[in-house]
Amino acid sequence: MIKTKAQFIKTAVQPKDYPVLRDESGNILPEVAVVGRSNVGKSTLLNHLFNAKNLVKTSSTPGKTQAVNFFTLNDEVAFADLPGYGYAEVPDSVKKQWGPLIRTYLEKRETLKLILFLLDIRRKPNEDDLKFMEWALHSKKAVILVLTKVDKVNQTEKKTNTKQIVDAFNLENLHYVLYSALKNIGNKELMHHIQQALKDEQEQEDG
Ligand SMILES: Nc1nc2c(ncn2[C@@H]2O[C@H](COP(=O)(O)OP(=O)(O)O)[C@@H](O)[C@H]2O)c(=O)[nH]1
Ligand SMILES: [Mg+2]
Repeated sequence: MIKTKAQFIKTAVQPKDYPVLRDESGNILPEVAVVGRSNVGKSTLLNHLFNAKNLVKTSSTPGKTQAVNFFTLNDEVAFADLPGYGYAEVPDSVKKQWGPLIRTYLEKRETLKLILFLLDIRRKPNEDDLKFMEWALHSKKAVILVLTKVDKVNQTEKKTNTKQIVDAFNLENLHYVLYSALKNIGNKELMHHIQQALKDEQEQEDG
């Protein structure tokens, strides 16, 4: 097994500040974005994938300027931690930044190949979630749903909730993974999905 090496690269708001990330041979790294409501477990999942304790700051205070945080894993894949949405207590001025920031990222980031869309398995998708999915589909990027915190539900809930969430998007061929960073569930499966999706993308590009 290769030891994982994850690195924080930078924080950016505007596309001109997004980093250009390359591997040793000079090829541009494919990027995976992590998105979802505040508190859904984005930072925790990234730390879990990176095998790092606190590279990605968890439970950051709401209300701060929203930005995209860029990371690399093993100098092979880039990850973007997108700002969360849905904090009730966030000032409107901050809430308003979220839409343009995410949409700009989706539209401008050509190296973006895959979106990990996180949803808490205990919650039905809300309007913001459905809106985000629309943008993601519009951007024609691959999406994997990651249903987080599955350690919080029993077997029956796991089944019914998964169905409810997937059905809410009303899409064919929606890939999903059940995940728990706490109980180490879904990590391997998700990594496998990520690698497969990036491979598919690469093959499409190569024609
Ligand atoms: N039970 C449980 N709690 C989790 C899991 N993942 C994250 N959390 C908790 O959910 C809260 C929010 O996590 P965080 O990663 O900061 O969410 P973010 O706002 O989406 O980045 C924290 O208290 C985490 O400890 C999980 O798999 N299981
Ligand atoms: Mg976070």
